[in-house]
Order: sequence, then structure tokens, then C-alpha cells
Amino acid sequence: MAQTAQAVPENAGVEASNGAAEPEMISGGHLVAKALKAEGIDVIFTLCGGHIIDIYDGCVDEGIEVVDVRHEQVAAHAADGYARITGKPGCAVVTAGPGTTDAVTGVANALRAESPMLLIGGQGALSQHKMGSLQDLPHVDMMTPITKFAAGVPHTERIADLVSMAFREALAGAPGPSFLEIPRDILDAKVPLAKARIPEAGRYRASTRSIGDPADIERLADLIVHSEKPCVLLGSQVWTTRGSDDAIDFVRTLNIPAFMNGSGRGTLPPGDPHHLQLARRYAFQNSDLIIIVGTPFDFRMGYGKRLSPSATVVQIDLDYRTVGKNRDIDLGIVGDAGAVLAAVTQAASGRTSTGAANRKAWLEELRGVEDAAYQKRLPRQHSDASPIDPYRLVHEINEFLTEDSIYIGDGGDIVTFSGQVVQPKSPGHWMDPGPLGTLGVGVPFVLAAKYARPDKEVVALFGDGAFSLTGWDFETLVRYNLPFVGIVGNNSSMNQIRYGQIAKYGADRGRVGNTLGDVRYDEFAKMLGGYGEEVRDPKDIGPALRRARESGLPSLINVWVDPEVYAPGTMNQTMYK
Ligand SMILES: Cc1ncc(C[n+]2csc(CCOP(=O)(O)OP(=O)(O)O)c2C)c(N)n1
Ligand SMILES: [Mg+2]
Repeated sequence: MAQTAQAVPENAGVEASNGAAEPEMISGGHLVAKALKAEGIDVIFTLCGGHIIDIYDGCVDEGIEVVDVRHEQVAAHAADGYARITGKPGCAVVTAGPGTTDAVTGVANALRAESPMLLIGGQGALSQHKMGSLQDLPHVDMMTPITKFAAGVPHTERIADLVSMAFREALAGAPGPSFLEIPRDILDAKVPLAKARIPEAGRYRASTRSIGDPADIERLADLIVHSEKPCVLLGSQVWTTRGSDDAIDFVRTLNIPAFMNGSGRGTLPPGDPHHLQLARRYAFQNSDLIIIVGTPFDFRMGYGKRLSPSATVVQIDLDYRTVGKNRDIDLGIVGDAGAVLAAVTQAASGRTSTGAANRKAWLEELRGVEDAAYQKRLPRQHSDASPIDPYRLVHEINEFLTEDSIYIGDGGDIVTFSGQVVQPKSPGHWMDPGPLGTLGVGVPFVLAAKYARPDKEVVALFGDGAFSLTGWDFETLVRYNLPFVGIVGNNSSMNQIRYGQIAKYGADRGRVGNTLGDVRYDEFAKMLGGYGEEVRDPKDIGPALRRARESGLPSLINVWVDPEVYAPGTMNQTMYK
């Protein structure tokens, strides 16, 4: 029976020469693209390889952009960065063998930073399994310890289904990376569209926005209303869960001094009466109630050992494995930072008194400690010395940032300085590698941030060592017309490591394996089509930054900083204690 074109159902296929209906067929790469689309992925970061090209072809059909970089580490870090900026999972696609091994660092960084991303890697054809095919490696074995989910795809029909499983795992609880390996013949093969499970957008995952045990919300509200000296640490998960507004409401309604770390920086703007930074050690030693939100007791927190033994300690985290790890706590809540804080604010507000007024003196006490520490450091921030005092450089950067500047730090000592001085002005406007401490995240994070949010200004500070790891992708920023203000704090050294070597082995043996050339990164930027300037005099930093902003190009301002000046954290070797 003849049918009009409009009456043909979408998946009905075309009529074969013998009259039987042939099913509509779809290839593996096109199934990948359909599954990515269902998750809202609109860009993949990639470096090409023959094993993965059918995914590109699928992306063309689905309207997913293919952003090509110069090193797979960059693709993986960009996927991590994209997830942080957008709140959606990021996706990187790399070829088999060295393409996948190159991406390992980016995946590992996303694991420690709890950043949801999917890495898709190619693999030799299943028909050549264990025959020594080009670029064959045991990728799933390699990825298993550094992902939340790592699997190979055994059949073309299962591709989209497994992509959805990978996303479910990446986004559940504390987010993290997933990995899928797709053999070449599985990816290239065509199967009937009707036989492939393609999970529908929004219908294969549940919300993980939990408040934990409701009774614990009441317990925490009780602790807060009776506390005279509380403090809260707002960690990365406050941003991950997009709980910034709930956190702001919590500290303001209940009058609780707040410290921020990781991606939680910028939750409160600088100058906010509850925003504290330099008085953290004092607060942790003198508070009666310490509430840790969405950050583990890892090395950044001295494994929880530096909290007052008499304080009541509360920990809120998306991951049950983090709560109570490394030290005992008085109350643990496994849940979503924003949802929990909103519920506690509401519960406490329902009491006869929230106790907010009783905490006024404590806030003033902390403000006094904060102001004294700030005043003590200020002369360094205003230093006219040349070579330039790193404190002056990071001070100038802090002055330069606007409410719309996303700040990215990638380096050793120079970034340690910036952690003390640079204060992002808005939530989600601070990016650092996270607890893996990976050098080389800078350029990929710039790529992700500027690509996802072209309306934002991106300002990145690099150590000269850190920039060198992934610096060639500056060319990608030029190619995609992604202007940003880049600064290299250049001390011709891997200074953070050099300090420890000198301290341990003496000055004459301290110059081993940590020396870099006097490289003109401004010239490197210009060579690749960007903007560059060199700065030796501190008073030129501000004007150079402004010219970089106005250039409308990817830029690098090469600032020669004093190699003999080290950050206090480096001198105390705090990170190893
Ligand atoms: C990928 C990677 N390799 C090595 C290290 C160890 N490391 C930490 S800081 C540092 C020195 C970084 O030098 P640079 O970026 O120039 O910053 P500086 O300390 O000189 O300011 C090194 C090598 C690391 N964290 N990550
Ligand atoms: Mg350096």
C-alpha cells in the first residue's frame, strides 16, 4: 500500500527493492551523539584519531560542537572546567592508546575535584582483540581507579544506554568522572535504530538534592541557635550544588562568620560583614561550633587536626565516604549543601530565637583579627621592589578583577600567594585544580570558561612552570577567538619545589631539576596571534593588565617576579603536613 511521505513513521525505514521495509539504521558514533544530546551536552573537547571520527559525524547531525585542542590532557581538563562553569557534565573524546593515556591526568584531576565529566576513548576493533591492533591498551583497567564508572561497550545497540549509565554515575552523590571505551568496529557498525535503547532526556536519572535525615536538620538548628561562637567553612560543593544563595541566606539570617575554600570562594563578596579569610586559624581554634560544608578533611584542612578540641564539629557533604573521615565529628549530614543549608535556616528561623544577636561580639572579635592580619601584610602588597614582590603582583590582579571576572590559578608558589590575596567578587568565579594540585589546568580552564561564558572576563595567573605544561593550547584560544587576560608570574624556576630542596639539601644543592629558562611568554603569545607585554616595574602591572583587557585577544603579560621570595605556605611546607 502506498504511503505519503508525511504518513511514514519516523523510524519506519525505507522500502527495499523486494518490497519489505528495511529498518532505519544508525551507527555507533551517531548513537553516542544522540546520548550526549539527551544529557544536554552541546560541546565535546577532543583531539582527533581514526578510532573516534564517527562520533564527530554524529555530533554534526546533533548540533554538538567539536572543539579540537592540541593535547588530550587539555581536552580532559576542559571538560572538567566546563562542568564547573556550567553545572552540566563536560565531555571529552579521545582516541585509543596515547590519546587516552594523555587524558589520564585530566580525569584524575576531575576525580579529586568532584567534577562530573565523561571521557570517551577509542579502542581497537573487538574483532582484533588481543591481536596487537594499533593503539590497543587496557584503558578500562587504567581508568577504573580514577573514575566513578569505567566500562567498555560490548555492542553497538548498547552505546547510548551505557552513555546514560556513565552520566548517572558521574552525577550521583559527589560528582566525578566516568569513562567509556568504544571499540572501533562497535562504533562504526550500524544497527537498527529501533533496537538501540536511547534514554530520553530527563528520564533516566533522579534528583540527588537530598537533605539527609530530617532529624539531623533539627539537631543542627539547635546547635546553631545555642552557639555564641560558630563559624562555617563553605567548600567547593556549595558551588557544585549551586547552593550559593542558600549559603548566603544561612550566614546572614543566622549571623555566622564564613570562610570559603576551593570553588566555594566568592560565595560571599569581599567586604561582606560575614566574609572572612585571614582569621581562619583563629576561628578554628576559638569557635564553639564549626560547620564544614562540602569540603573534606584533607591536607588543605590539616586532616581536621587543627580544630579546637572543645568545639562541636558538624560536617555536611554529598559523599558519605567523606563524612567523619580522618577525624571524629559530632554530627554528620550526607546531603546537598544548598538544600541542607536552606533547611537548617528554615528550621532555626522557626525557633523562639535564632540567637543571631548573641553572635555579634564574636563577629567583631574575628573582624579585629582579620583586619590586623590584613594591615600587617599590606606593605608587601604595595612593595615597589624590582624584581617584583609576588605579593604586589597578586595585589594588582585582585584590584583588577571585576564582578564578572572568572579567576583561574595555575602554578606553584605564585598561586599560593594569590590564594591569600585574590578574592573573587562573585560565586563560581574562582577556579583552581583542586586537591590533586595539577599543574597545567590553566589554559584548558580558560578554554572551558571563556567558551561556556563568552560574556565573562577570564583572568588567569600562571607560574612559568605550570604554563609550560599545556601552553601550546594558547593557540586554540586564538583559533577560537577566546580573549582572556593571562599573567605569567615568571621566576625562571619551579620555585615551590626549589624552596623545599634548598631547605633540605642546602643552597648549593638546591638548584637541581627546578630551573627554567628566561622565557618571554609575552613573545610566545604574540607568535601565536595573541597580545603580549613584558613587565619589570611593579607600577606597570596595572596598565599592562588594562591594555591586555582592551586588546580583545588572548594575552600573556610576562611579569618578572623575585625568585628569592617564597609564600609563607611554601616556607612552612604546609601541604605536606
Ligand atoms: C603536573 C604536576 N607536576 C609537578 C607538580 C609538582 N609541583 C608543584 S609546584 C611546582 C612548581 C611550579 O612552578 P611554577 O608553575 O613556575 O610556579 P612557582 O612555584 O615557580 O611560582 C611543581 C613542579 C605538580 N603539582 N603537578
Ligand atoms: Mg615559576
